[in-house]
Amino acid sequence: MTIFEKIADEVQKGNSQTVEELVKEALSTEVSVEGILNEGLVEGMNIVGEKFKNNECFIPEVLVSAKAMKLGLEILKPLLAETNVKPLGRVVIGTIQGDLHDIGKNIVSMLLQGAGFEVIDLGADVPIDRFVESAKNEKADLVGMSALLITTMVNMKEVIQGLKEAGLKDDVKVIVGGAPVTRDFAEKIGADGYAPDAASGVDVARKLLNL
Ligand code: B1M
Repeated sequence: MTIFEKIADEVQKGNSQTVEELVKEALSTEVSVEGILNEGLVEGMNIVGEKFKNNECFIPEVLVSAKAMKLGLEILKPLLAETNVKPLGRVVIGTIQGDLHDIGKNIVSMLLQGAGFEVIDLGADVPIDRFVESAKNEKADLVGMSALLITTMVNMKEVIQGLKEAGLKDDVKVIVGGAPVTRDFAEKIGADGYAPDAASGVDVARKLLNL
């Protein structure tokens, strides 16, 4: 079993302490931080997601795994965010109103920071008005929204409408993502960009700001 597989396995089991130890062990070797993230932590959580979907595990187990994954992410955070360059742009990001899922959003946030963006992370269950106010107050170049629920993704449209009404839409680009969000949906609600995963989220952010 590779170190990535071990990390994925321990995330599934929800063994926070072992995940922490394995991530630190992996970092002390030559393996890449992205590998630890994608092939270890994210892979483990994806398997938990599949099991959850198939009723092979339930919310308490998912939470324990999510906690283990978050602990691993915390260790990687400074490394993913390490940068000495001037910010490429300011990004206000959050999970949309009504939605508490923040793992994917946190990864996007970290990778954006890692790529050199200044990120203002509003957290999860962010009210529509708060996105608009923050975009204005923080003089954001980009607003990023994440949704994991079919019932909450519709709120993204309200934020875009709010940005338009506040006269901000011409200056602020909007990027959306999250498991149920599709390119087609993004286009329909008037988002400027869509990304299926965190890494392409960074590419889309760069593209939207002509970087
Ligand atoms: Co929930 N949950 N959950 N959950 N949960 C899902 C999303 C679900 C698909 C599970 C299922 O039934 N199969 C389902 C949604 C169904 C639907 O609407 N389509 C679901 C449900 C129903 C619920 C509850 C309603 C359950 C209940 O209470 N009955 C409830 C809702 C609570 C709420 O939000 N109001 C709920 C609760 C929870 C927990 C709290 C237990 C926990 C969240 C913990 C947390 O986030 N702090 C949880 C979890 C962990 C999941 C699953 C298992 C995993 C989600 C996750 O973290 N994936 C999920 C099942 C699944 O996805 N297979 C599920 C890993 C993460 C890295 O992926 O977030 O997709 P993801 O992010 C990716 C990309 O989507 C993309 O990049 C990321 C990395 O590559 N991306 C972006 C994400 N945001 C982006 C933004 C961008 C660009 C890319 O630009 C800005």
